[in-house]
Amino acid sequence: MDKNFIWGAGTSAYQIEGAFNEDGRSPSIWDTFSHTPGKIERKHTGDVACDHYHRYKEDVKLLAELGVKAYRFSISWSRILPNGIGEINEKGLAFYDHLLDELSQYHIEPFVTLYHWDLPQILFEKGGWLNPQIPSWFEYYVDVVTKHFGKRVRNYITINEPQIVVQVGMHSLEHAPGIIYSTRECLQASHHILLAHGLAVRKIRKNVPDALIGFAPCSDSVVPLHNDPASVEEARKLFFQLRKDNFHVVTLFSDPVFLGDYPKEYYEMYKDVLPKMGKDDLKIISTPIDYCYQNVYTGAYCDVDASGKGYIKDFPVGSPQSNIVWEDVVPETNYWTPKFLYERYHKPIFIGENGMCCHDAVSKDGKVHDPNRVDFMDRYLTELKKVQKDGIPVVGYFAWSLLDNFEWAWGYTKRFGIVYVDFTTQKRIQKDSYYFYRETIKNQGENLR
Ligand code: PNW
Repeated sequence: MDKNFIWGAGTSAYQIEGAFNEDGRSPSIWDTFSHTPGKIERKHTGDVACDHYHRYKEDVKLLAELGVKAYRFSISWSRILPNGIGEINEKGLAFYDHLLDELSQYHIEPFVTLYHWDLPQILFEKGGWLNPQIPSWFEYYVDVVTKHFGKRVRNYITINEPQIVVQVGMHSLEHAPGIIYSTRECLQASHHILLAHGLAVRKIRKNVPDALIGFAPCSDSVVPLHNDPASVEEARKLFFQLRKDNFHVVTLFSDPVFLGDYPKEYYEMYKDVLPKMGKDDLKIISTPIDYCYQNVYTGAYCDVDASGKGYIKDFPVGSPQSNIVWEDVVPETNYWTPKFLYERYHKPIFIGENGMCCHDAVSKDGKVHDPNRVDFMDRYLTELKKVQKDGIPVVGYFAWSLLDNFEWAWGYTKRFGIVYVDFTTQKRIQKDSYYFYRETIKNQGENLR
């Protein structure tokens, strides 16, 4: 990897902080959801999570020993503004101040995600992402946070995975708030999310003139099974294609942000259910940003039939899988996803999240051996190195995740960490993948081949 490459690791507030009712924090939709029987595997909640709120010093030390230059974490909106808007909770800000102090001691650059799914419950009760006022509520929250941090934080990520917020939170029962909304409502919520993003970008620019800003979508990536021009073209087409009632598609959010408009087919496909839009909305939404962050986990292989048409090929029986249903191991996604995105949006790329869910346990020797995750990181990072060599400006990578944590609807039953967490004792144990990543960072990816 080139010498300025930014090696990082990531987490999010609800998944690690715990201290759910301490120091003035109000509930978010994830508190309500996880306290509702039947929603989360084994009745797990984020009440304690990794107890990071009290153990952040130990966790920052783990980052420092890992050798990362960057730490991506998110801010809990309801810690800062218990009423969603209005009165500021100084104790909430103080927690993040202490975290920033700790990071700066080790020269680790903070990359702050402003929204990682934990909407204040009180705002949900006012309609949440469906209320036309929510873009300005978010703008207010972002104003408070960015003014407060000032020069101490330069890198911001506005919203994490708008796709999952809508598809899994508002179009399925799986994530909070867990209500199935109509297509019209989902499109309206998506539009409000985009507008919230755009207003946030403008606020950040005003408060922190030299800020570097991105947002972190996810996508259903498609990669060509064979590297010939026809297959590549078909994969690209399938990757960017809108599919009706599917809010996972990357272009649904990234086209308005980077290209200033929804894809052409959008207006035809959804002509009866289009969201209400103000006349300047798209201009606000496409306020220029600096980076395209992309969370990359898996992908689908595309093959080409006899007539030259692309189709999604089933995975061969027995192909490598992670320990979570949606994550097949597809290392080439770390090559083609940044390449396709750069060619369409012309923005430098960060891999905002990448990692593997494994069935980890402490061995008799007291260590946590995770050969599948080591192999995953090796293969995925090798593909990333390849795409960088081919001229695509991939500027950084965030391993997901620093810690095993509250994996949303799966509770603590699914582990993505490169550090193992014993959720009874809160003991942290570095896994083999942590040491592999540390080695890779130390030699700047020389070992990747
Ligand atoms: C991301 N999918 O979620 C989130 O940003 C993290 O908070 C989460 O822990 C991590 O990935 C692992 O799940 C995703 O269905 C959820 O493709 C679902 C999908 C992808 C990412």
